[in-house]
Amino acid sequence: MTSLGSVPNRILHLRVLIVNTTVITVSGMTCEHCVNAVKSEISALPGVREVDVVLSTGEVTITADQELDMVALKSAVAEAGYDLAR
Ligand SMILES: [Cu+2]
Repeated sequence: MTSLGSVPNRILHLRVLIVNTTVITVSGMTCEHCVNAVKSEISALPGVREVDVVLSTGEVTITADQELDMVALKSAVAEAGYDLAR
């Protein structure tokens, strides 16, 4: 006879932190001001924990604890005044 009571506590208490990393390329950034504008808009999206920008390549790495809405992400980048390269 199986009941919930037979499930080991360590399983019931396990909390899995789901972290998604998304890498995008943003075109048009030329200085730290651009980087900060992009960072600030993307950081405002739901679930975003960290935004890393490499100015020389336009590569933006976003770490989030939920799946990113790519449409919202694109709008956030546009809101900052830049474009997704792809
Ligand atoms: Cu700039």
